[in-house]
Amino acid sequence: MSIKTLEFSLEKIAADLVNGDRRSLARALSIVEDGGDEAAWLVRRLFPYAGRAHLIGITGPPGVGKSTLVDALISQIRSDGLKVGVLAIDPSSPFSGGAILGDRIRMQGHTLDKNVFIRSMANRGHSGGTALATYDAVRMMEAAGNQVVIIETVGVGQSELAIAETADTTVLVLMPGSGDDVQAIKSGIMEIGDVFVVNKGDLPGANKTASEILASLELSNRGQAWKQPVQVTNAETNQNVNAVWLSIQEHKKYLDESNQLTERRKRRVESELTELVADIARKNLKDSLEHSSGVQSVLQKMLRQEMDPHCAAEAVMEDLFGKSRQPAVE
Ligand SMILES: Nc1nc2c(ncn2[C@@H]2O[C@H](COP(=O)(O)OP(=O)(O)OP(=O)(O)O)[C@@H](O)[C@H]2O)c(=O)[nH]1
Ligand SMILES: [Mg+2]
Repeated sequence: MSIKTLEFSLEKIAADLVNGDRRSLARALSIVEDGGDEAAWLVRRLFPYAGRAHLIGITGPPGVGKSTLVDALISQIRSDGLKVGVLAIDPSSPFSGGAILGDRIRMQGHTLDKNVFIRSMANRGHSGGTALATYDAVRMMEAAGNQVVIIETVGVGQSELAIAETADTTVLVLMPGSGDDVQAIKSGIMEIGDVFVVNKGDLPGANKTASEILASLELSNRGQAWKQPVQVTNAETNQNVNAVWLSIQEHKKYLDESNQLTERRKRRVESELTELVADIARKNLKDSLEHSSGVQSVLQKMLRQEMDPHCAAEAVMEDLFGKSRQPAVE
């Protein structure tokens, strides 16, 4: 396909997406998932429409009921008349994988609602990994007019945590009785939660787990303006899910009224830029290892024990970035 034809078809996808066409949104999400030039083109074209939604991260250990809770939250969000997009990030399994199929079935209650768009994402081809693809996917969701975007991640890997952490509001979902969870909480992931949910409230020990969480939050959070609420829910029967939605909205209000929203978005752009630059550097380096005579000579010196790895790295940095360095601001 010629560049002109390609731009024409991407332009059509972009224009239709902004007008609310769901198939174009689905196409755009696949394109940003794959990364590359087409993704960059779409992101550049739709960038003016991005940055408007309330980004909600839902994370927590496997199987605690995150998807079930998201499904129940969608009903709350829709009853407030808001348009909502959901990205269920699955770092390991492909699109047709079992877990994804499970999510599809679970969220089927909303398939007829034109104001709900649910998409499972895996790290298909984007060399920058799931996090970078997710940021761009959120932009597509925003350009399509979604006022709320929910990102469900399983809170295991570093990049999934990073995604959740850079949402505007992060909901950490746990379930009763697992002392392990409270251990995990103590060892750091606690800090990422703005709203806590103890789901499976129908199982024994839910209130005990909730009070343990509250107790440790009180210890660690003295003096902070936002007091993280802990809600006990039964996502399967919708019990207390409205309280979770209220807590999420209160947190949004808190962010708007303090300067915290800007702070969070600043962290998000910082980590996105870091990952993008690292991604480009990695690609350049791979290229240079094969083609650059400067890098070849550094490699030879290393082989001959004439140059130690640290000096070699410095020299390669100079070769990669030093000569072609552009001013950051024109
Ligand atoms: N008893 C009980 N079971 C629940 C509740 N919420 C969800 N479940 C069940 O818990 C299981 C896991 O639910 P999911 O919603 O898939 O959990 P998840 O956290 O999204 O799972 P992963 O995405 O695989 O990490 C399913 O069998 C649900 O039916 C609840 O409130 N009570
Ligand atoms: Mg799930």
